[in-house]
Amino acid sequence: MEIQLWRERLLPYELAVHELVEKFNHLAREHRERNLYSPIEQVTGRVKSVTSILEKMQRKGIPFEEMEEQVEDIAGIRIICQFVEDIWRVADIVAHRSDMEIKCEKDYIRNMKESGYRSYHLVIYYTVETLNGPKKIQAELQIRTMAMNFWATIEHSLQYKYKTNIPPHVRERLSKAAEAIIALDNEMSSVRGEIMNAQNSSLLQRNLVMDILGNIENLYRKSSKREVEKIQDEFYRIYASNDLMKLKRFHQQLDVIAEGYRAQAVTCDPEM
Ligand code: 0O2
Repeated sequence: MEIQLWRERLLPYELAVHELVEKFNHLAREHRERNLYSPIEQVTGRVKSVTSILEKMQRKGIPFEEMEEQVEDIAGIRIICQFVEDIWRVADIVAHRSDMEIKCEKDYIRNMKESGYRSYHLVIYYTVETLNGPKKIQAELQIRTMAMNFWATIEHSLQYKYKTNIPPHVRERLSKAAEAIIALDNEMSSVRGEIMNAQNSSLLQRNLVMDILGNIENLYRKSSKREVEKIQDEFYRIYASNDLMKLKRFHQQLDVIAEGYRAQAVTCDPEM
C-alpha cells in the first residue's frame, strides 16, 4: 500500500483515538465535578505504527483486505486505574454506553498471560464521522492498574531490547515482579475504602475552596473592601482548622451572602 493510502486509511483511527481519549477524560472530570471518586486515573491513546501493523499481519498471516477487521488494536486506548475494582467499574461504564459496542473482551487479569502480563482488554466498535460519512471502526481499550502498567511498560521495553529472546534469568525476575504486583494490587484493594474516603474528602475540600475563593473574588467587586477582608480572614481561620464540616457551613453562608449581592446587582442593573 502506498504511504498516502496508509495515511488515508489511518485517518479515521486518529480521529477515534482523539475522541475516545477526550471522552474518557471527560468521564473522569464529571466524577470530580460531582465530588465523586473517579475510577479513571489517566488516559492515553495511540494509533498503531505502520511497521507494527505490518509485523502483526505477517505474524498472524492476515491478508490486506482483512486488516481492519483482524488487527483489532490499530486504535489503542489505555485507561489507568488506581484499584483492580475500578477496572470492572470502567468496563461496566463502557458496556452501558450507546456510542461504544463491545465486540469481545480479553481478561488477562483472571487469566494472566504466561509472560506475567495482566490487563483487561475490551475490543469495541466505534463510529467516527468522516468526509465520506460515518465509519465504524474497532478500537482496543486496555484497562489496567498503575501497578500492572508499571510491569507491562518495563516488560514491553525489554521485548524491544531482546526481541522474542528475553534471557531466562530476566524472565524469572519479571515473573517474580509480576507476583509482587499481584500482591501489591491486593494490598491496595484491602485498604481501598479508607483511601477512597480520604481522596473524596480532599476532593470535596478542593472544590469547596475553589468555590469559596470564586465567591470572595466576586464580592470584592460588589461589596465593601472591609467586609470582604473580614470574610477572607474568617475563611483563612476555618481553612487552618482543617475541619471539613466547618468549611462546608462557611461555604453555605458565603453562598447566601454572594446570592444577596447577585440579587442586588440584578435589581439595580440600569440596563434592565
Ligand atoms: P503495541 O502497540 O506495541 O502495544 P498479540 O498476538 O498478543 O500480539 P492480540 O492477540 O491481537 O496480540 O491481542 P492481545 O493479546 O490482546 O495484545 C494486544 C496488546 O496487548 C499488545 O499490543 C500489547 O500492548 C499488550 N500485550 C499483550 N501481551 C503482552 C505482554 O505479554 N506484555 C506486554 N508488555 N504487553 C502485552 P502489541 O501488538 O504488542 O503492540
